[in-house]
Amino acid sequence: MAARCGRALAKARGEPSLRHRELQGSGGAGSVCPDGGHGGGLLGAFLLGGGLGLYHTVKQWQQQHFAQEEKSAQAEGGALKLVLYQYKTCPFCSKVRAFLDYHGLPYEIVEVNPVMRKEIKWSTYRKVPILMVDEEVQLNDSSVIISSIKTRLISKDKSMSEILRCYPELKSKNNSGKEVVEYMNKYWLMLSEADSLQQYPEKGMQKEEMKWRQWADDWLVHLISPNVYRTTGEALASFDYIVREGKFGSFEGFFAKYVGAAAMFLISKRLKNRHNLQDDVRQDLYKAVNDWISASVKSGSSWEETSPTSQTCLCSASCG
Ligand SMILES: N[C@@H](CCC(=O)N[C@@H](CS)C(=O)NCC(=O)O)C(=O)O
Repeated sequence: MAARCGRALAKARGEPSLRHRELQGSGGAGSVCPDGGHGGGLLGAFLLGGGLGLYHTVKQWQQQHFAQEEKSAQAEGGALKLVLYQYKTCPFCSKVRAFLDYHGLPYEIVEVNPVMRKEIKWSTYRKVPILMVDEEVQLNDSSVIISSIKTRLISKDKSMSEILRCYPELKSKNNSGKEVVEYMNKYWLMLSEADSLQQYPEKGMQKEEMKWRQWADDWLVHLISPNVYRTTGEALASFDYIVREGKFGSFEGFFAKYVGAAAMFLISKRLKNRHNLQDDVRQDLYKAVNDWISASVKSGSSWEETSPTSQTCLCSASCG
């Protein structure tokens, strides 16, 4: 087990893999160019045409291959019994729902009352989302859920509990002495060299995916509160939506709507300062969306298609 996690993590630390070495080697061959003598134009056109044809064939093959993999992932994932404990309007829960929907995985939802949280009283982990797999393995934290389920879809021979051991819990105290829980490797899929090559055919793809997943949790998500509770009217409208969609008793709902909206309006101003947002918080949100879109356009659609994580959070932020 440790060896399996270790191999997957060696890649995270940037140790050269076979794939990287092969790619570095092929750079040499690419630098040998025709000298452009007589007949160079014809030869150049021939090579260009051939090159383009080859490029399109490989790209088409890659797309078909991804589509096939996706189908078999769905079939495999359908065998897992998944129960998601959530607050419907929580961005971390939305992220998990989008991931499961994207992969066509069926799941049952248990809406948790955010005041009493009776629905998760059996759990020592007191946040949502929680995903129960086959009624026996409990996955906490949206990123751990996504990484471990995705790992399971690719590495079908691994059991969920075996995979979960690759994401150990780390407990510590924050500045105000409150216990905080983090999970090691939570943005990393635990794949063998061969599976990794199939999933991330180009150098740097896995690191890029990890970078944007982390960005969604560490930056994008912090833009939501200052944007949706920006004015008292917007705070009230947001809480009206949260109460309508969530599981609240009628008194709880009324209380949550007015007290919650007032509290979050004030708290969002503190959050704005804590995260150094501009006075017009919309500008930070627009910039974040633009940054993400430019990066996905630049890198082509392949990793973006396989990683709906940031995309989902963007939707939560902009629609919330
Ligand atoms: N890092 C966690 C954060 C989860 C989180 O903070 N969830 C909030 C709801 S958005 C929560 O359950 N807070 C505790 C509470 O409501 O008492 C994740 O990615 O899942």
